[in-house]
Amino acid sequence: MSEVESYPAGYTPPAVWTWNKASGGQFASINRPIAGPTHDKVLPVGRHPLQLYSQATPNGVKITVMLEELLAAGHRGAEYDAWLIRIGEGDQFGSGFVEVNPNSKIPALMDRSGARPVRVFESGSILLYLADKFGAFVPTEPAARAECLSWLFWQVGSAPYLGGGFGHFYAYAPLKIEYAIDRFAMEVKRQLDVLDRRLAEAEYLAGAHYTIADIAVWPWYGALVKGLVYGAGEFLQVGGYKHVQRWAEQIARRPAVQRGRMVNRISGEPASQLHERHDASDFDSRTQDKLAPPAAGA
Ligand SMILES: N[C@@H](CCC(=O)N[C@@H](CS)C(=O)NCC(=O)O)C(=O)O
Repeated sequence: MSEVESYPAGYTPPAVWTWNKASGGQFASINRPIAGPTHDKVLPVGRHPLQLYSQATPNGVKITVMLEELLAAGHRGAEYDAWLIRIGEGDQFGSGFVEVNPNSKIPALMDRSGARPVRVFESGSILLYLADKFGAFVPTEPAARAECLSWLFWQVGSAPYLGGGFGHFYAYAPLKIEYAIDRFAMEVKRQLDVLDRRLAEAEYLAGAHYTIADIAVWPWYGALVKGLVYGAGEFLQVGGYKHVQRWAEQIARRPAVQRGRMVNRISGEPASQLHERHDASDFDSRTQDKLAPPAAGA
């Protein structure tokens, strides 16, 4: 029986769900209904204060862009080692990784600059931790900070509808379900309209300044309006979101963004991939523009 045939129309849920290991679809091999490690693996530790364990998916790119922005702004304490976690091969289930992120998803950060290492997981939390630590890319004035954090948390709450909802059913699921694609296409277009209206009235999401809100939203919705994720540009008619387009291009031109996108990248032009980053000079031989899109994760 093919993967698609194993999902007949008119499904009635049984009383108790059971794990159908042959469910198919992209990422089926790494999806499990249980947490915790699958194997023992100690994580490597480099010489810098910050140790990042990640892959260049949109969630991973948020953090490498932030670190490159901090370094570009002169925060030398933001020097970092970026280690590659190949999520397609299950590295996120190694025991060392699970100690840094019990949720087994990239990105995960270990800050070793203090007396005791501090673990930070969830990309939004990592962005806020770094912004507070260095006093950068987040406003301090309460109203401006609230606006910034509102957009940051908007991203954290909204992107699962784009990735886990729309992207999954449009691009990855082993069968096309009109109801599911319809529901999530509608929501993603609504989200794009939310952003478009905001970016019509403000240069950046939090107002006049580039902040962690832009750094969080850009790898997802910036790539989406450029037609770079899920091959869905035409389907969603992304060209119509003019203000998001303007903002996406503006951010793409930032040198730190171009560097950040290359780190832990394992797809696209070989010259645009920097599998691991341990020193600023690691970028020297690489191409920092015209990058292919980041691959969206599971
Ligand atoms: N809410 C999390 C989501 C992280 C996430 O979904 N990471 C994906 C890659 S983009 C991942 O590690 N997938 C591997 C898996 O699900 O096993 C965050 O923002 O950090």
